[in-house]
Amino acid sequence: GGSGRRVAAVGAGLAGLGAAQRLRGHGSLRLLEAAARAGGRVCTRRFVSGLVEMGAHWIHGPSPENPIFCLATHYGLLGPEAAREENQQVEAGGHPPLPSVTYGSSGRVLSPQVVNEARDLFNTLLASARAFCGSEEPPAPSVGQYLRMEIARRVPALGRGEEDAQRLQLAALAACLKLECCISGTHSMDLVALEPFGEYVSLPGLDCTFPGGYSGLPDCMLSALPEGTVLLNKAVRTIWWQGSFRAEGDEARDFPVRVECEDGDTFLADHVIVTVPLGFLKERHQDFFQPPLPKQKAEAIRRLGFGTNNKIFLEFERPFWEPQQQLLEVVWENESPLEEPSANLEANWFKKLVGFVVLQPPEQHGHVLCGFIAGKESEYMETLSDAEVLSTMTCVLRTLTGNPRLPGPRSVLRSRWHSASYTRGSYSYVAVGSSGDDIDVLAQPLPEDPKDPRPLQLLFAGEATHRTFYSTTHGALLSGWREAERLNQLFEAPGPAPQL
Ligand code: 6YU
Repeated sequence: GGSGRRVAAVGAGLAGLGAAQRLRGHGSLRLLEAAARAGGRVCTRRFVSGLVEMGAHWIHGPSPENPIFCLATHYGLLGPEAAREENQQVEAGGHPPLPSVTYGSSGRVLSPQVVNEARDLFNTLLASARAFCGSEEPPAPSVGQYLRMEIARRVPALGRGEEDAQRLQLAALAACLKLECCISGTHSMDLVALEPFGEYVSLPGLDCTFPGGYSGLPDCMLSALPEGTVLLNKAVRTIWWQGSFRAEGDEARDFPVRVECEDGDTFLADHVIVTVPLGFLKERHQDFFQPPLPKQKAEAIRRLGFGTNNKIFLEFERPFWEPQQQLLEVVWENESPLEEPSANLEANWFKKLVGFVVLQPPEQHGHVLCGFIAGKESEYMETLSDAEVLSTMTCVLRTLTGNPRLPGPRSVLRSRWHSASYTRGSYSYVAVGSSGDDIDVLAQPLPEDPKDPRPLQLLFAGEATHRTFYSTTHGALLSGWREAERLNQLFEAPGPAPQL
């Protein structure tokens, strides 16, 4: 059996917490977390009078197949709406359609028909992009190139051939592309591989939120673990594996793995479950693992995509939007998906912002908008001060509403996922030049040789290791469960007892 086996896990996000929850029959488990809190990219904060999500926002596809939904229900963290059976069956492929208004950069509200026409076309093209899964010869390397190719073919028919209407359709399509960048967590859809795009699986159910904050979930998971399992403020510097390490004062046993922390603490282990984000691995894997990872693994880390998606929360004294509006969208009327976007980040970063969700209900939140922005523009935004973001947002909103005296927001709060040293971005995507196989390679435990006398020294979990649910909280949780189960099977396998 596995009693006496020492296990360490790195990272107390949903993958790490999930692994800790499911691991059985080990001698001891330590979950080492760099931050001062658990939850990782699930991060609820106070802002004004309510709660805001700096990271994960929705349960994507809340239905019985979704383990995040099940766990949240079990802990009583969801509202009555999400629990309704009908809600779980809707095949929405994402968000419930919210009552919305679209502002154009000429300072007018755009007609819903115009916007819907562009959105319907975009969604049709996106659905067809997903259908190239498994195709030998996809028509383009990237989702972006494919979409632009299809849009270009349809230009003559756009806006029924009328020039102004056509231009507006193209501008609205450019806005759709930016939204897609936020969803995929990438700078440009030109970076997202076309063939594997359809491998991502959407679960049924209308996306829902946590009334008491998403962080309630990792908090509950943490409380259910034995006291002392999770060590916070414990950043791991290096994982030494394929070694022979002995504890001082206990020469009887040696361990293949030694986990060395930034503060000098070390932990000896038989197995380590690594759940650090792909962004961290991209930057640090060469010295994080000693010896370095095998070439195939290092290549998968390099090839897979990891981009940035940030949120900008703005609080207003009074709403400038109508009370029923829940989504404020933005269209820059002179843009087109067929033209290169501006590379001048300083002058144009704010044009990447796709729009704002109105936080509900205002009695709880105050008048707060949540803006979404992805890519290099989002990374640039992280380098600005709050005052700079606030003044730029004021200018943008004055332009969009056509009201040069519109009072600016009173306060601002932003996520900065690219600057976060233990994350380095938002979430993963399958980039041009990689495929779903790279995700599986990333998830493969080490050493590679299945007959190695000291198997499963390094195990890999985290959202980026889930082939069909990458970029989600349920993907992260399932990957943690998967690696715990791998160890459980080793511990429970019949055979010679491990030498103690
Ligand atoms: C979801 C959503 N959502 C918005 C934004 C972000 C993400 N996601 P963690 O990072 O949590 O844990 C690792 C820990 O390791 C961490 O605590 C570190 O501090 C620690 N660590 C690192 N290095 C260390 C070291 N050296 N030593 C010790 N500790 C160390 N997901 O389901 N719904 O609405 C959103 C969103 C702004 C940033 C999201 C959402 C993604 C999830 O947040 C994320 O996957 C998991 O929380 C990750 O958990 P983890 O444990 O793996 O890592 C076709 C196609 C399309 C594909 N995409 C479509 C789906 C759309 C995805 N949507 C996202 C949208 C939003 C708004």
